[in-house]
Amino acid sequence: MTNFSVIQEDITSLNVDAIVNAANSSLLGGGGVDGAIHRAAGIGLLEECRRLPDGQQGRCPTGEARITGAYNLPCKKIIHTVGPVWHGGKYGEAALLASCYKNSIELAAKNGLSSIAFPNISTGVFGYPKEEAAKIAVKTSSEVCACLNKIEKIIFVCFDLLNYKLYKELLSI
Ligand code: AR6
Repeated sequence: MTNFSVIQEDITSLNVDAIVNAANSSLLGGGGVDGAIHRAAGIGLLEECRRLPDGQQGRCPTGEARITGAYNLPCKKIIHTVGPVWHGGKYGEAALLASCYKNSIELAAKNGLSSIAFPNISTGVFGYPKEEAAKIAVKTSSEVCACLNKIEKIIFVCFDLLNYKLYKELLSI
């Protein structure tokens, strides 16, 4: 059984197996949580990301996930995923956001990682409505974890109070 929890915290401070980064397709850093993770992890992370294969849609297409070392962070690994930019909801955003959670959890399990901390993917710069995004995060993670039966702990890391309250309500905690 997977334990689901919610905290209001800076994700870079967490001592879990994997933290998830809400990245962009270049995987070369940016603002928001991506910027915070790169700053705290140090230059080694950027160097490893640069070495990842770069394809037509960048190093990580929207909805997919990639794994790297964690360098100066207390976690073991970083899973980078690229959420969809919100364009009004009719451009497959929900399915792409669900893929981010699914692919990140599956990649963690494949690498023997059983505690994962997620930020609120796409709800910052990419503009995804917070309530809809939270519902997708909780539903998808619950389904994927139940199916895999390998993940001990999922932590939804909220930076703002609205997200924190939304997740608490959805998880009934
Ligand atoms: N710890 C936890 N959550 C955080 C932190 C932190 N240190 N910093 C911000 N958040 P965003 P996106 C929250 O914009 O919408 C970047 O430039 C934030 O409050 O980081 O997926 C990338 O390079 C929000 O709730 O990610 C991409 O270009 C959540 O993290 C683009 O932004 C996600 O906000 C990705 O946009």
